[in-house]
Amino acid sequence: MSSVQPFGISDDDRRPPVSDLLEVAQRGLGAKPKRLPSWLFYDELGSALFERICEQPEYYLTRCETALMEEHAASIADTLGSDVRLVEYGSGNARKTRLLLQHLHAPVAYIPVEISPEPLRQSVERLAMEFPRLPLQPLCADFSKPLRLPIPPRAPRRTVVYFPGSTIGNFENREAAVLLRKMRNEMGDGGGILIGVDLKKDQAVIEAAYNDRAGVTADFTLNMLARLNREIGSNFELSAFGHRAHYNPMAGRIETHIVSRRDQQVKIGRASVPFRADEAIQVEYSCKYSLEDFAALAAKAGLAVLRVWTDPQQMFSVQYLVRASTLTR
Ligand code: AVJ
Repeated sequence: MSSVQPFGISDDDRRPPVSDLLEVAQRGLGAKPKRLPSWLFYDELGSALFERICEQPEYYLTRCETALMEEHAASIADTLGSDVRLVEYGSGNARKTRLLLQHLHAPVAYIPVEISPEPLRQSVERLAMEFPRLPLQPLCADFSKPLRLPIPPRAPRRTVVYFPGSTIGNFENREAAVLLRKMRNEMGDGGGILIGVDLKKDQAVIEAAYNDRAGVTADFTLNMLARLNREIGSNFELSAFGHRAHYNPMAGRIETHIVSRRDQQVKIGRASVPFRADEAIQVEYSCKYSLEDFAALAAKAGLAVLRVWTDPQQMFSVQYLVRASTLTR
């Protein structure tokens, strides 16, 4: 069947061209206060640095979520039911996905959605060897935009969007609701969302996770400037900037900034952008939720929390959301 392409990546042609990078940088650094979008972290080096963050002792998120998946994969698979079409947003290294795929009952297809084609191709190649009977339908696209999902090889009982890693935390409340609402549309009436959500906890524990002693997170943060130097020819002097991540308890989020160590000028295309000493570029929010906070966010998007899997210390949670209307009907 032509719609099932084990190694063919369907390309969503509505993806924005990468050449807009200069414009993104100019707009963000012209704003007050200065800001740059967190997706800029993830070029090849940035993605590798993020993998190393996940191995740092302070970064509890990945370890907790993987442990939850190891312990509960069977019960999660039972909750999702048989003949699921699994759509993963931002498929990364797919370690947690494997645990899920191993337990799913007669999955119809797995659709990893990833903006960078090379990592997508590599992960699909490996999955094809490990799951030879599972139809793989990779989609190269920006998951924050409406997706054109490939035609499934047979009729699924339901479409489940998998969004692990607490990536939802990178979106402010309003945008998070918009993204969940978009998933709700894509999964259809009987569908669901399986989502990893980091939980509120002791401030020192959260701050340590974003300020690891080995300095990998600082390298990850500053790679954003290195990437701009590589790709748009800006001249950020990396030693003249620093990484800062603080927990804002009122907003319930880590706020990461790149801070200028001194007065300086940086060339961005033809423009020269001034920085004062201690001036900050806002680069990332990582929102933390209580179970109640997240249920309220889900409700804003017309979703209800059907199940929550969490550890005894409530460090992290994996949650299954369905359309709110399907519960009351
Ligand atoms: C991949 C978005 C979940 O916010 O914890 C890790 C990214 N930034 N350390 C997070 C990140 C700094 C991470 N997410």
